[in-house]
Amino acid sequence: MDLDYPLFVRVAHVFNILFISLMMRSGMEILSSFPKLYLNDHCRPGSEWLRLSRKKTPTDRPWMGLEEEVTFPVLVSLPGNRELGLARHWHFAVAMGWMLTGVIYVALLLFGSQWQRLVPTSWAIFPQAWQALVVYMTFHLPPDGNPYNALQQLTYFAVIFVLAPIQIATGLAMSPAFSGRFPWYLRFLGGKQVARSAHFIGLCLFFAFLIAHTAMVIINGVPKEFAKIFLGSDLASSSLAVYVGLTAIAVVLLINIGATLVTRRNPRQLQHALGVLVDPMQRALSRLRSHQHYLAGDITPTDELWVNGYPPASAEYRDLEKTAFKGYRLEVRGLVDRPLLLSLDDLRRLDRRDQVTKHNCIQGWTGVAAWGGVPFATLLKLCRPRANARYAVFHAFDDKSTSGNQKEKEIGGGIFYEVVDLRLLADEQSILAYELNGAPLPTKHGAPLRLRVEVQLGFKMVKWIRAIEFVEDYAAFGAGQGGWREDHAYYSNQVGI
Ligand SMILES: Nc1nc2c(c(=O)[nH]1)N[C@H]1C(S)=C(S)[C@@H](COP(=O)(O)O)O[C@H]1N2
Ligand SMILES: [Mo]
Repeated sequence: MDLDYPLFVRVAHVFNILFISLMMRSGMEILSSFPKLYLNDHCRPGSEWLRLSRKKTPTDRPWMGLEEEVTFPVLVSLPGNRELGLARHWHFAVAMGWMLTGVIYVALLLFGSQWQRLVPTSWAIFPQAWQALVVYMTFHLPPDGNPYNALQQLTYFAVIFVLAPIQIATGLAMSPAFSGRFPWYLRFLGGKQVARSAHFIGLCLFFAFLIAHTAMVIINGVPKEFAKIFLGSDLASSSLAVYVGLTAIAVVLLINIGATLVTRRNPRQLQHALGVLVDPMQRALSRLRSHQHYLAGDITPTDELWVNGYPPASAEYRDLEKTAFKGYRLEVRGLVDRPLLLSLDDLRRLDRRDQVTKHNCIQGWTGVAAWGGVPFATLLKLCRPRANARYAVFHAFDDKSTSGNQKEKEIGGGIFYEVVDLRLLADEQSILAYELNGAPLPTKHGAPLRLRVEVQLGFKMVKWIRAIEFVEDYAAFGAGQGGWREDHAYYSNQVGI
């Protein structure tokens, strides 16, 4: 067998180092927004199996998901300053590049003869790998294989053909659009939190591999190993190999530093630039229709559901709340043939839909609840949007300048709103909910009315809805990005994953 390493293997290897470093760092920043891991999809308080923060949940005041956020050191997180939205842009854009590289690499591997160096063809590999491990444990090196020893071959095979696919499969499971359309997939994997935990364990295994792999290169001798890794053969010039290798490593480091700086200095431009790559994938996923029908036994008790967003602080809202929302009127306006003003009783008299669905916050926490309310399609029939209406703007009662947590006040303040594409609202599981788990919607979950659009992440599901405005374009609202969290936290306005 040809022992040299063809160019595609060497190039894929360098891209892999770059992509994995960016994915690990952005992934850690995503984790830092909710640094707790669970095995149950209720994310029942106190039931986490891993907690990477020292925060204690206070008992004397309300507490929400966003307050769990911590800062990880920039060395291990991209961009390193609590920017979940931007970290997600990086993570998904790079994941696409990484998967593309992987597909090309595996295709070239399988169609050529190179697969022979990786794919074990005999069960004898297991005892041989064990023998190699025993030798390593006595701080000796087993004899060179052809080209790998059995343990090496088995490890590489497992990383490429087991670990990498597991990361992709568990990553996909975290998409509300995908798991909303194919709930069996999530059930098969054991739930979103099991998938999220496995995704993190996968990261740890990748990291362990990286450390061991690098250590082996050093132990075996950098010049000889670099000659193979970067020039394709240990017969190549080792001084040239060290030069090329160090240059490649420097480029990977510089790209990481550059990515960090650019993201911190030009967050809006970065949101848009990476959005060009990521948004089409998000849009494609969002086109799926939600088919969730969880059972009564899956429901998270109301008092154990996580919360994001504190109730409106205005006197107007407080007064409405005191009178059980007797004076509440939902305003439907904009590009419609029939503007509407609907009381809660009016809404209750319309068609009703009940559904048990999983809520997926962008931070990673979940909960399952029974929602009852008006199908959005019913509202569409009543108000009759004009042909040019493309989006619905949901205006809320809460003003982040007064009701927001400290960070929300700092990053923007202002009335909360979100824009949702009418195509998503045509989904039969898109509803205006006035009931949660069989009771009127509690204040903290959005009384009197909140949106459920089950193929998106949680922040799109506006609570405390005051008005729904049909528009052709959303550039004129807020900072023009399609919602309060898009404007102020650089989230994408396409959130199927
Ligand atoms: N008006 C309003 N709606 C909102 C928010 C908010 O801050 N204000 N937060 C969003 C976020 S980030 C999430 S995850 C969900 C949380 O819903 P819950 O508090 O009922 O669990 O509400 C969404 N709707
Ligand atoms: Mo959220």
